[in-house]
Amino acid sequence: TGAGQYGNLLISRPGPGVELITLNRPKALNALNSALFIELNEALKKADGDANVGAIVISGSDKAFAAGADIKEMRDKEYSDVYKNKFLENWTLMSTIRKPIIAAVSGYALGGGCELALMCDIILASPTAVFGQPEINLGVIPGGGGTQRLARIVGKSRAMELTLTGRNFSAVEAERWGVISRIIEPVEGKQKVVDEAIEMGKLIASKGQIAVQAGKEAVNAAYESTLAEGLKVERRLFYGLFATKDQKEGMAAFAEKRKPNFTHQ
Ligand code: CO8
Repeated sequence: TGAGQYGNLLISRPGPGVELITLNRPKALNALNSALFIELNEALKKADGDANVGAIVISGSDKAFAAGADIKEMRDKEYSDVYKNKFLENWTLMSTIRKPIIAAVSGYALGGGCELALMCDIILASPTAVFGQPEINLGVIPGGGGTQRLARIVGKSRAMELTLTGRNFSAVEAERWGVISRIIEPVEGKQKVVDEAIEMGKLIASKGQIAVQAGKEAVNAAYESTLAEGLKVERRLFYGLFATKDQKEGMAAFAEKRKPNFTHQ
């Protein structure tokens, strides 16, 4: 499964079709330095190209999903460095991954950590999760999509408040505002959010994978186009699925009152 090949990540296959990527820079609360992000991109590309993977889960530790971009790495950078070297270019690969990515967030998800969660397709959180865009306290603003994605999800007033005050927001607020799908309560003092994300990943991986990826593409179109354009994208993808074996199998199985056996073709 590639376990042990990365310095800042742990990779495992905790259930059929699920790739678990655990951010593993515990001493820096999983601060996202370039090395970590290059590895994360590598791991995501690998999982995306692996026919045995149907869903990807990204998690951190109980204390921190990720406490932001690495401030110590950024502090001495000049405009000419970040511009010429396309500093945040690494962060855009994630949005090209076709398989669904579930974020399992416990503890701090701040700055780039919050933005990393927002780049995922589904977010589940522990009650301990602390989200926020504190960049304003460092004399900068979010640069990994925080202002854009938050504005689309939580609306202008809240996005402004969060960006301009830098205040954190809780798992309860995140759930109320629709930033996350839901809060996963711990059992006997142990956080269960990663287990729940794995279960969700297994469920998604059990579906026809062409339909799953088409579903992701269609929902994403809602964020990147007008309603009319998005509806066209959805309909084209829907039509296209009638060219797949999984559609024949799924509908035959329903009519024959049996479970479908999807072959992802
Ligand atoms: N960068 C570098 N190191 C960090 C970071 C970080 N973001 N966060 C924590 N660390 C380090 C600390 O420096 C400390 O290291 P050391 O032991 O060597 O002193 C270690 O992690 C443990 O941290 P603390 O001792 O501070 O732990 P506490 O439990 O006291 O506090 C906090 C936890 C509240 C999370 C605190 O660490 C904190 O405020 N961290 C910074 C949060 C922040 O400002 N994040 C935003 C960073 S800017 C950003 O993300 C810009 C995004 C730009 C776009 C990126 C593309 C997506």
